[in-house]
Amino acid sequence: MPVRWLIALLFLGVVRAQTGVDYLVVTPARLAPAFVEFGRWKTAKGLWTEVVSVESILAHSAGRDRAEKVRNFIRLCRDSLETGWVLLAGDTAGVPTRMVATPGNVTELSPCDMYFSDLDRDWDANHNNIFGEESDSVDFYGDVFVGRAPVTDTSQVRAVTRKWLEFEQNPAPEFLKKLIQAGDTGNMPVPPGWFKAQLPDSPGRYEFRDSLVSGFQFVSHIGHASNTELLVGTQVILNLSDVYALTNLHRQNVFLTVGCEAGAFDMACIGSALLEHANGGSVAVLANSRASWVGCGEMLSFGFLSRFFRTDSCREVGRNLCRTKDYFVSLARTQWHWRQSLYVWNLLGEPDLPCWKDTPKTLTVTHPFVLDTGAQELPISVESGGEPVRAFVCLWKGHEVYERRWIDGSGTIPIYPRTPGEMLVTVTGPDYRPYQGSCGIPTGVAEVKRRPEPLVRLSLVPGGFEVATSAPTSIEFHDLSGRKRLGPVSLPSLARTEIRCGTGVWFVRALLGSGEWHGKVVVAR
Ligand SMILES: [Ca+2]
Ligand SMILES: [Ca+2]
Repeated sequence: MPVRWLIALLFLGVVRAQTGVDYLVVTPARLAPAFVEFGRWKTAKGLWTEVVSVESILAHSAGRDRAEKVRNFIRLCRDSLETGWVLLAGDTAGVPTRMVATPGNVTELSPCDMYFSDLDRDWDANHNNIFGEESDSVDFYGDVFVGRAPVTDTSQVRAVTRKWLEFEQNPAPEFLKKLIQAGDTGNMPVPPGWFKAQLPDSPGRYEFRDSLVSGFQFVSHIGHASNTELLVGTQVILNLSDVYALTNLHRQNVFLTVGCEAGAFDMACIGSALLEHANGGSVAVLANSRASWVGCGEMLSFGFLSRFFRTDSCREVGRNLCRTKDYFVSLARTQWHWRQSLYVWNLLGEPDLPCWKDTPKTLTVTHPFVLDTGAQELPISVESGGEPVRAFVCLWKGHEVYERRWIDGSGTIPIYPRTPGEMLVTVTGPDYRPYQGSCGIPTGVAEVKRRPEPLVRLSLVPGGFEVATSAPTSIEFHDLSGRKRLGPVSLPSLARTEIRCGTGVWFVRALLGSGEWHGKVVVAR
């Protein structure tokens, strides 16, 4: 890793001990505070989230222009911090996009956020500063899941984040198992128990608007469009003023359209309006930023929905979009109209938003509500309707405790809270409303000496980091180049050892009896 990158990373304050940064929110500094609550939710459920300002990236990241600087930063985070999710939280003036070559049209370029998802090479292999040409060796396979919220002010941030949180945490149940199709949509099969509506061939504007207000989780539009109108045949079914009149506040949808320019997020467009409208509209919009190609767009839209219905591995809109495009990579590499169609179909929304396959059920979670400090195991059980549930548990207390894992009905999770305070307990599972609870760690409790399992914890201290162990351990640590910088050093049980190492990324290896433990720590100035 070049030194300048390391310095940039450290300067940005992306500092995480033990684990990396799962989810990046890239946003103008003036909007960053408005994303804090959203970031806290994502971290609480198990995706450690950092909100990073565009200004700091542009000031410290290398690249030939703004878009390349942001992409290089995302790539650095993917490589060194295992980042998998990116929300580009701003309009194109605030958070750059990449304008890519439009096949068959030498004068027009198309906004393309897929540039921030496929991180291989530089998308300009022939070095002419025109990106995404046939001769530019684009890989096309997505490496991180990306979405954009083209927000311009904090009121829009509040509107979209409130919509996302409600949809993920507590949606109205009655509208979820519903799909409405507008236009020549083919015969999309839906699972048993789902309701599928088809808009007539010659619908009126108000008919479609009323349908959206009544509530459908998925809306699929196949037809022409401009940035301000959607059509079926030659009939307008939705325009911008219709969007602003939507009142489906608690029945938000995931809106797919193949119409050209409906998702032109570098200008006023239907897609942005649906996402940002505070009293209704959509939680996610999949739409074209410029002209798409008849046939390709339909297959992408069909592929997205059928992948969601057929599999259990693509519930999140960003993951589904990425996998749907991956399926067509061989076509995109050889056929220009496929390349164009992949470039322009972008996600307006947050990539980790999970869609619902069934009516939400409630989790019953049992765990202690009061803990001592010290190394211990937290027993936890999860059931619904009296049956054990496989669920994802995340325990979070500042930088002291961050433990995440799937459990099958019940289990114990090793933790090492060192100070009094509150530890959040969040439990999620597909088609369950998340459980959000906590454990209190009162003041005045002596540190417990229970040692159920050897534990190693890394935490940051000024000028270095601290290694804490719950059992006799031998540790060593290495720098980025793999050079050993210390050790092996033997530590007794419950030892805390400060390592003064200076800024950098350090890899720690601990020998625990016959086992090994590996960790990573990023130390900033
Ligand atoms: Ca080029
Ligand atoms: Ca790739």
